Amino acid sequence: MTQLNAASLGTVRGHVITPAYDRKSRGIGIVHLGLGAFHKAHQAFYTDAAMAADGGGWKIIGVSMRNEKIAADFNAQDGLFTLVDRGINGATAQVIGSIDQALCAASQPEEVLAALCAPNVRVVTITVTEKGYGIDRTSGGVDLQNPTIAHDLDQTNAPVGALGLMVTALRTRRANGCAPFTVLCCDNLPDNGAFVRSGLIDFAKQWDTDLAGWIAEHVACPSSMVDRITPAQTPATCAFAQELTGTEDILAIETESFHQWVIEDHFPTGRPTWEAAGAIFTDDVAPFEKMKLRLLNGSHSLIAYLGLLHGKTYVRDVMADPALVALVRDHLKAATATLPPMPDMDLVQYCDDLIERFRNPNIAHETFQIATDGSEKLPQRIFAPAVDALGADQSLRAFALATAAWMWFCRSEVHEINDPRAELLRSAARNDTPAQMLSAFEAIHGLFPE
Ligand code: CS2
Repeated sequence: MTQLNAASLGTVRGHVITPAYDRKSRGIGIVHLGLGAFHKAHQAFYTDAAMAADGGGWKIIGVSMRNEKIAADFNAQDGLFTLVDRGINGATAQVIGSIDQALCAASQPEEVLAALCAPNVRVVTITVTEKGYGIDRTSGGVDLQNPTIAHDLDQTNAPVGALGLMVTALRTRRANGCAPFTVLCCDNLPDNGAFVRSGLIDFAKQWDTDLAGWIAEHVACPSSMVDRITPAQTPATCAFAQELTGTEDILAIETESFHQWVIEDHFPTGRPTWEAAGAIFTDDVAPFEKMKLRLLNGSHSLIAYLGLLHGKTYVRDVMADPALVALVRDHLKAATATLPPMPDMDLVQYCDDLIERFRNPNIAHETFQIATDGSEKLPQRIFAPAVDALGADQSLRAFALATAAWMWFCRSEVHEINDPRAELLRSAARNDTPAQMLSAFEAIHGLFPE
């Protein structure tokens, strides 16, 4: 079987969508940090549509933060990969051409810095997950105990983390008289533009207050809300993609049909026309972000922990159990009551659509995958709406259930805990009494709100 690459692109089956533009003639305009499944199904997909719709040079250099193999696999396929859209009623395959080449930050910091310093790179998009920034959520500044931050502050020429790479590159751009790039955080964090901005400024401050001031004045960090349910790749993903395209693809990924991107329109040096794939540009992303974090992600976390406690492997298995679905609906109702008014959004419909998305029988989304990094996710998904509910004298029951399910998961001997604070969580959860358990959780820095 032929492997997918630029030379074999013409041989993929006729019904497969392929890049509708000449890839060779398009320049590079974006560096993306965090070359995972979500980036492939979301920003790479939107950028592919943008380049098909107009003449811009917005190809992406994809940077895997640690995984050399992913970068090598991308380069072996000339950046091409198959995106399989698995709707409720069928599947379509599309070859995405927006990624030009890939690098690995851990082993190629100089090449990544060179890419970030190129004047034609005008936007840096990021999906490094909640924990990937090394920012202390309580202060908004860098966490000096974080090993990547400590390493990057020390090794001023060979950074490996997202903040270190960007600040080092911005320092060079400033010295070269080159305009800064716009930084677009695409992780599921509240006010994610302001979040990354305060991390960049505080990182720079550790070296040079002038540089920090220049970043504060000149670097745009628009906020954005991203959404598309995308499970991790499995061998079944590649086999299914091969069936559809007639080509071997080690980078294939499956995703749902639904996708949403709401972006604050602040790009001083330009941006792709992501509207081509339906992106919404607005002045205020906050209500959309809150809606998505509290409704989709909040109930996702509930589904993950309840599901694992009930032996359910996939989200769709949880959604096949009426008793659990009733709890998900209760959660959605309680979380909706904490949202600000959204005159143009039908939140009841949004919740009904979420139930259908979670039920999608063609998406095998593991509860264990979503259960990862609970201590990084629950503050914005569960605790923040709980605080608002408390302030508005609303019931806390739904949020208490989600918190309890997570604590029970942390206590379980059956499941591995993938979380930067796994040890602390496990020892807090294994206390004898609920009161001891609670005070041990409360003692974990920055986890529970005051
Ligand atoms: C999920 C998200 O893994 C998780 O924590 O809740 O990745 C979710 O699938 C995406 O945010 C959907 O847009």
